[in-house]
Amino acid sequence: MNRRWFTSHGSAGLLLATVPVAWSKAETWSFKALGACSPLNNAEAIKAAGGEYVEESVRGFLKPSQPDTEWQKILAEAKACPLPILACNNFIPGSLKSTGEGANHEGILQYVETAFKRAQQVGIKVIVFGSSGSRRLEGDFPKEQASEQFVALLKKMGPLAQLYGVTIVVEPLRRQECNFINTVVEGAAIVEKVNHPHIRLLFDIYHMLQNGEDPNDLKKIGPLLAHGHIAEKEKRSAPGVMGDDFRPFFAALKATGYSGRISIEGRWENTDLPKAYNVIREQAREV
Ligand code: LER
Ligand code: MN
Repeated sequence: MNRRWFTSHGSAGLLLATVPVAWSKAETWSFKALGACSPLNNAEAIKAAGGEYVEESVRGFLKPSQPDTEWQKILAEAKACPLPILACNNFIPGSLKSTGEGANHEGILQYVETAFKRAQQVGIKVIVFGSSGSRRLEGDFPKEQASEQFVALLKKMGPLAQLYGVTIVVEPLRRQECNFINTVVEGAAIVEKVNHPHIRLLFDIYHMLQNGEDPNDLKKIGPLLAHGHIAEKEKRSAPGVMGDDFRPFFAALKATGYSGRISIEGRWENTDLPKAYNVIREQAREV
């Protein structure tokens, strides 16, 4: 600080001079943690690149349809993983329908209870309910009826998830992938109807970009958000490959007070990850 300026402004000047520094620190926003959707045998590379957790797969890792003997072997591998496994996607198979004439909620609830028990043993906090095969509408089955079925299923799933300490996040999917729950606003309406603290919402910025959703929609539904996915719009590449600007999404998340995690999900190589994490951290700092 300039000495002449200090002597003329005294201690009040000193106080004022320190305010902007404290203010800018308080304003810096970031995600709680950055991860990647990947098999756990890739955790070392994710960690070396600056990732903080792995998002595994319910069907490929927790394997609810496989017996406990099989699971015990997987659990031993998971305990040796150099990063925590905090989330899982790829939840319910298409053979277990959550909507339509062939909906099998009993079968789903049995399957998810095994998944939740195993998730708890690993320390998984979040399970992503995209599962387009399970929830997609067949023929001309009415959307309103499907919504009622889906809400009823989630109302039963919420207390089970709570019992095992996991949160289910409903994932809106781009229209090319699913014909039911495409936008974050549609997802929020479902989650609000369920009204259970362990049934929350996911934002996947790739799906939002593909759908042409307004990043500011995140501000309308912010308190429901509990997890995020990210990839670039055109080829679902990792941030930094094509140079997509995610700041409008990050600014909306910051405005809504989002304080959760985000996982890179899509088509990436390990060599893309160091730049991807830098890009996410830098763009988050800039909003
Ligand atoms: C799952 O999280 C997802 O985003 C889908 O597109 C399946 O890849
Ligand atoms: Mn996703």
